[in-house]
Amino acid sequence: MNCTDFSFMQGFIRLAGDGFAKGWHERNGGNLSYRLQDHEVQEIMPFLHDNGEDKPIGIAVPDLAGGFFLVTGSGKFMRNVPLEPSHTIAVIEIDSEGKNYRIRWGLEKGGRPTSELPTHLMNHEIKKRLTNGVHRVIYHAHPANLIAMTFVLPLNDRDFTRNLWEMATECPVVFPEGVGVLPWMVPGGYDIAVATGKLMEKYNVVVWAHHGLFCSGTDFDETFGLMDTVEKSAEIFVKVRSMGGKKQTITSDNFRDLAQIFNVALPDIFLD
Ligand code: 2HA
Ligand code: ZN
Repeated sequence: MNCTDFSFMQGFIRLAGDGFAKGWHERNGGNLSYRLQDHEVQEIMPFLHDNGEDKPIGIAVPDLAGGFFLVTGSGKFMRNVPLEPSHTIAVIEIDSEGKNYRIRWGLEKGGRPTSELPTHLMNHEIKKRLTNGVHRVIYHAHPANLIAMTFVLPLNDRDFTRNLWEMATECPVVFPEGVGVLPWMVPGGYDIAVATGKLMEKYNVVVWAHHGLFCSGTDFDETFGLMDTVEKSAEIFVKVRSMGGKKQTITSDNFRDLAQIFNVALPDIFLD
């Protein structure tokens, strides 16, 4: 048995390959992280080493102290994850204060976790609290149509939520809470982590203008599916704009009918 044979490893690796196939991960674009369950930590224990050093995360995540995460490596290509998982991804352990991490498996030819580790861990900490531990996956990608939208729409939650909802009937059911939008910010650091975290308190989808998208979910299927749904809707938006814009659309009353039948709460601020 290999460390990569465990089902959570397989799910992670499959998502990386699927994301690349979708065209969301040019070069080293995008990153992925997964918060391991206790029984998964026990299962992989025989495969872990303890010769890594403690390195600062750059933020404090005390509620994740002692936790284990599977993460993509900084500068590694999603395209290569299915071919060389032990060189492109890593299992890290968070220290007892939630300030440092240590590599326990993977990145065998060297490297460090994703440059977006502060945002990933801050989002994990928030979602762990808000979902009672149900959310375990944080996924960042660079889907082209969604990024294109950030050059033409006002950069606010309402314009993005409403337009994405209108472009595909399933959207308000898949992300009824809407999407959050951040203006352009320097990636990889503390400020963008805090700003993303604030929006993750309300949403499972956060748009980074002129850059990409962050999604949070319970498992790989759901989180990949969320990214896919948002980007599909963005693609329809781009096509509709390219054909001269909307001539008709799904109305606020249509959304209210949908919400009732599908038993989802759509915030009033996103309806007329
Ligand atoms: O991993 O996508 O945001 C490269 C990035 C940084
Ligand atoms: Zn990015």
